[in-house]
Amino acid sequence: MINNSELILNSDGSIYHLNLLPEDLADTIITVGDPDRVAKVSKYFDRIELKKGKREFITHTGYIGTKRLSVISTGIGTDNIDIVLNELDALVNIDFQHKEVKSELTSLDIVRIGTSGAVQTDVEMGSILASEYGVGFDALMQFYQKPYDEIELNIQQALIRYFPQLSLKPYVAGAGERLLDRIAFDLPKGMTLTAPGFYAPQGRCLRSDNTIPDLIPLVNSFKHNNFRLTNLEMETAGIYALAKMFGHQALSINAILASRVAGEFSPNPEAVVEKAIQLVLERI
Ligand code: R1P
Repeated sequence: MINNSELILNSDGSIYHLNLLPEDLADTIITVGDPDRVAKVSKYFDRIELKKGKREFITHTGYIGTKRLSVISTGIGTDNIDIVLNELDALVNIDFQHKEVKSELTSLDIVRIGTSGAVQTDVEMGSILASEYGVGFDALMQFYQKPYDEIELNIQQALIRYFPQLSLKPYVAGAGERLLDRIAFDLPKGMTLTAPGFYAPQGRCLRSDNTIPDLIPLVNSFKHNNFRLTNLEMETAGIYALAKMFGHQALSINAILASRVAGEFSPNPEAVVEKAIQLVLERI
């Protein structure tokens, strides 16, 4: 039995942060960073069944045709992804009454629709890129073990050699193959660097003293076999790594709002995000 300080339930039986009951969640989930983006996705639902939330974690569950979907905001960063992925998994794979792991496990489909900056000149501002791999420069996976395949291990070793400045070991996790084939078959694909912050951890400097001032050119030049880093954001690697550990399928779809190599930001970011939302909803 899982004790009450590990599986924390609210007085109505919902899970602590997401504030959801098991029946509130669909097996197909869209995650977005910005709580305001939840309604921008659910406005395309034929019917909204429920709206719930707590803190930055807003959920709308509903239907497109006969397909039941939940869209959930995660807020920013892999520390939030830790909460969201654990609680999503608990909602389907833990029996809340007996506080025990179910004997039959459910695998969720989790699609991130997020914003991102490109670090390669051929990844254009305004384009939509699917993350084939996520690379985490954050600390989340210091605390979990996920299965590694050979490609992930080789990329990780190459990153460790290439970035001796980092005291934490970068981690690598691939997208869910089934979702990649279904949703991203014709999209440009890349390897997404998940940073533990927005400014210095993504090579930005307003007035800070950065330890890696040339982070963007370094990230731009990394190569391992056919793999290169294509874009920066703050959740993908955490979602991929925890999804893999729990046995869920995950895919990250990036609306490219900035070119970090050209030093430019999209004049119409909302339109790029809208394009990503429509693309995912047509294919999910
Ligand atoms: C930073 O502005 C945020 O935008 C990106 C980053 O991953 C980070 O969460 O994604 P979202 O637009 O989905 O939040």
